[in-house]
Amino acid sequence: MRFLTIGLGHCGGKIANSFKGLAKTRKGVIVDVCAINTDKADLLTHTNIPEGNKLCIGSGRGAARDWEEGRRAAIEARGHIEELIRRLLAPDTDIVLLTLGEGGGSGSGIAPIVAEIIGDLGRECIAIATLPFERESVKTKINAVRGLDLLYRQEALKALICIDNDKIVAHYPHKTLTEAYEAVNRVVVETFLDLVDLAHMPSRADRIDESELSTIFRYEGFATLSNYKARSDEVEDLSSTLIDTWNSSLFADVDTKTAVGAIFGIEGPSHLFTTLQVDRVRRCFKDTLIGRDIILGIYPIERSPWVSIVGVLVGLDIPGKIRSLYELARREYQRHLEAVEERRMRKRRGLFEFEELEAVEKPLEAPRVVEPAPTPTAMPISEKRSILDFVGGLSGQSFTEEEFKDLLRSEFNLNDAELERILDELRYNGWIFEPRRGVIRVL
Ligand SMILES: Nc1nc2c(ncn2[C@@H]2O[C@H](COP(=O)(O)OP(=O)(O)OP(=O)(O)O)[C@@H](O)[C@H]2O)c(=O)[nH]1
Ligand SMILES: [Mg+2]
Repeated sequence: MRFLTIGLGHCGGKIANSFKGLAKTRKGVIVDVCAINTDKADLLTHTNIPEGNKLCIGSGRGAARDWEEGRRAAIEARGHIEELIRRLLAPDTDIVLLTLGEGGGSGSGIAPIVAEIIGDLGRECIAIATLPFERESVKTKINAVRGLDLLYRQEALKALICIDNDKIVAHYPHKTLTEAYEAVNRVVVETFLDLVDLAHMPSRADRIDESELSTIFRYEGFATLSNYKARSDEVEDLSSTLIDTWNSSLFADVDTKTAVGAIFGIEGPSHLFTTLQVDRVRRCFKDTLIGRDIILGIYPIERSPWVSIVGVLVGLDIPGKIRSLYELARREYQRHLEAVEERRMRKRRGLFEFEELEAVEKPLEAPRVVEPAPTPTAMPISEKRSILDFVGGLSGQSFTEEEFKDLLRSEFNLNDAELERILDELRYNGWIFEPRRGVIRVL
């Protein structure tokens, strides 16, 4: 199977670089690879990507975390990008894969233009994009939602696979960020390559072929991958194990019921694949997915100590994480603008009210600094303190979001808007942490 992997921006370049490196050890996979970035120094770090396949656009010094800057650079360099892609596209390229981190200026801004160029060349593409951490800046969130929206609308873009960076904290709490990024990028690439391996593995039962694999990615919408491995003596019922494989990964949580298609390969000891077990797995797919394009590969291996399940769900509805990213971006941006405006007004008023000073009989007395009036939305310190004390008393406990809100409501008589604002503050100041959507852990 042949890929053209195009790494965009810093994160995208790293994932593409690791895709090329890890694919070297896999049989039957050819990876053509290139990287496009506005940051010249960054491109030098991708050692698995040939120098001639690296394209620096724009200033050469990065896109300053501004998606419009990245987009502008890509539009100006459109001809060069097209030339590079045209050169690397082979007649037998099965999948064109864009990789990027949504949130910076380069990846977010360049990707939609690259997808458009691929469409102009008469081809389709899929993308793997990371979603930023909730605690990253408001600019990052704006870049991400703008970039995602523009990419998603591109006709040439089919499956869009999202990695949820917020899950990194729960998966790798003690690694450094660099190590954790490397680990995530590796897991994502390996999951993808494991999926491709299904098309090269022999099977005496039902197997998956290359064309099935490349066509499944043609379904439009979001897609997610899963990769699950367990000791075979721990697996009794394949269909219930299958359900567990979703939403325990690093990919953004999705509503699996909205999938229109799926490919799954199950490898394990031969005795596990009785007709009854396989029938249950098929029924489980039929009952769960909205669509019916389901391909199941069965790979029995005599006395295998492991059961491994690799698969992809496609045509999924927008992940909840992206909706909440948009809501957060909107609210934070509003607050940011208000703060900027407030500073501007204060600067106009000057530092001190000298009229008061002039009115004072003893001119040598120090000027009185006028305390800034509390902003209308600020909560009295005393109340804030008691909320913090209360939340501090819950340290170490986990709640559903609703339970947590009910607790705060019952203690402090808050309306919904106040409650949302307090939750935001608690998140931002590190009092609470959400290991999964809808679950709150008090730190
Ligand atoms: N999973 C993962 N996420 C990453 C990695 N590096 C960066 N990110 C995420 O990707 C987002 C975009 O960052 P970059 O790729 O550095 O940004 P860029 O596209 O180069 O854009 P500019 O630097 O603004 O020109 C960040 O906000 C992080 O959330 C990585 O190696 N792995
Ligand atoms: Mg960069």
